[in-house]
Amino acid sequence: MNRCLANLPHLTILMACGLCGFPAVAGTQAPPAGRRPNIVFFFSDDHAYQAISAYHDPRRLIETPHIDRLAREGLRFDRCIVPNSICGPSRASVLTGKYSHRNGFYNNTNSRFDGSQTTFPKLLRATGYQTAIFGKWHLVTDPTGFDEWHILPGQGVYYNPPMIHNGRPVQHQGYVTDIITELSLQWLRNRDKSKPFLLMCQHKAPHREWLPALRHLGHDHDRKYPEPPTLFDDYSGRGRAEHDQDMTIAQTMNAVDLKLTPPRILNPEQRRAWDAYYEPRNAAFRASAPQGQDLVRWKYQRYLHDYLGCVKAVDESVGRLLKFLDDEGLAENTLVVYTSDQGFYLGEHGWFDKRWIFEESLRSPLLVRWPGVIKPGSVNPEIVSNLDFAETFLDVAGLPIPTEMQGRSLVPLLKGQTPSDWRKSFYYQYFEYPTPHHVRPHHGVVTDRYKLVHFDRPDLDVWELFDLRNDPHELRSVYEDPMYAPVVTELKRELDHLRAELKVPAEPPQEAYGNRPLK
Ligand code: SGN
Ligand code: CA
Repeated sequence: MNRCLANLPHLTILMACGLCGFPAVAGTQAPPAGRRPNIVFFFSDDHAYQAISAYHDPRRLIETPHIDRLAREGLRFDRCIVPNSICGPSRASVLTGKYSHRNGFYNNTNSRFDGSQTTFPKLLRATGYQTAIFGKWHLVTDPTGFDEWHILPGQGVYYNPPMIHNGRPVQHQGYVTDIITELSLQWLRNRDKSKPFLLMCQHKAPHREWLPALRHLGHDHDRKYPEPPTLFDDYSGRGRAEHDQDMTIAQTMNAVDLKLTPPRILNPEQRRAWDAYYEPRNAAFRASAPQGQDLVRWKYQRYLHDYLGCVKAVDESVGRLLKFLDDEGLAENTLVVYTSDQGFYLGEHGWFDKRWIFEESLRSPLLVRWPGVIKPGSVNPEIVSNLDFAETFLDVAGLPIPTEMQGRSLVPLLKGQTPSDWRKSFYYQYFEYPTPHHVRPHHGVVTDRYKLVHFDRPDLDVWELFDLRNDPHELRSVYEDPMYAPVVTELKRELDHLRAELKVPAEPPQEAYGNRPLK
């Protein structure tokens, strides 16, 4: 039934899908009079907004001049939040415009993407777009809806990665971010110039275990990174979920993460360059043998060097593709998006990884450039989501938006005209448990000021409420504070309302959590 949306030409979509029960509605855009805009979608993996200089991180961890160019020439969204802060589910939401409970992809453990679903690349392709995806896919089943796909199997590796090109295995040599960039450029060069295009350039970086390109080892000249104020969080003021997770820099980060053991995927020449950087520093570390908080501090510094080193190559990738668009005269008619599959902890609360409803994991970076439409240097504070991307891209192409999609086109916001009925609250739900990282399943509602969250499985029944205005680092649940009782009542009502509207089942299927049934 969904397939008819993807396969029929534009003009028959409304009628055909109206007939079979999946109607589409017109977007906010009239079909473009001239050439339909191209779309370049940069999607990195675990790239925290704290590690993009356009976000004015008070810690100023890194300069990202090329990514920043999108903010300077376009729009920076300051509250792009994800429905389920983990890789596969986030990718499934981007493609379908739906929550995990509607697209069936809940976790990275046992979910498989149903590629027969309606996705925005399929709809664009059916109406004449050339579509391609390069890099991380991570949805288990083969991509559908692309003229060309060249993906990493699973998480992929950083050096000399095996990849899969339209179903055939290929072995590459070199650094993964550069390879994905090169494949993207090659495809752009060889494309059919008579058609508009959708390019999804999906980096593996800066995912764990954070292996930078050899040219970026020492990129920071051994600078000392400022520590987040919550590096030594003891989780007091919050419940059991926050206490017994397994994602701390102190306990969970291992020797491979910390480059105390070299990666096995390097060839001998790569290994020499690797050792030349890490060995003397590791020797100094072993000699000084820091303990306790000093050891955590050392780990944090090593983590930031490696993570930010990965970001350098991603930023260069953006620079190379933007230059290509400039050189080819394509920049004017191309929508460029930079985002990541979720946020990430860079030591806040003592953590790395993501998954939580809390701000650093909930929020993705989102920068959009669309010359002639977006006023350069704009900033938008509204709650937007990667659930909105599919609808936005269809709208940009002048296509109708299937009503089954659960987000909303961002085109009016890109034009600087936020609709008065734009969302004021957002539903969040995380499932995967217990591995990896032992983050308890939870769901909740997010507004500009509050977060109400319920940890409900397998052995918890804990509500927490955070007031971001008074507690921006989310250190103290005020759920039990009588002063907040009216807020709790109101947010519980809103949570029920959102769950009904989004058709959230009372009980998720057991497999939503992973392989172990939860009670
Ligand atoms: C791997 C990582 C985890 C990470 C998940 C999911 N461990 O399991 O730290 O949370 O991927 O990441 S590792 O030792 O293999 O690096 S996600 O980006 O795919 O959601
Ligand atoms: Ca990710």
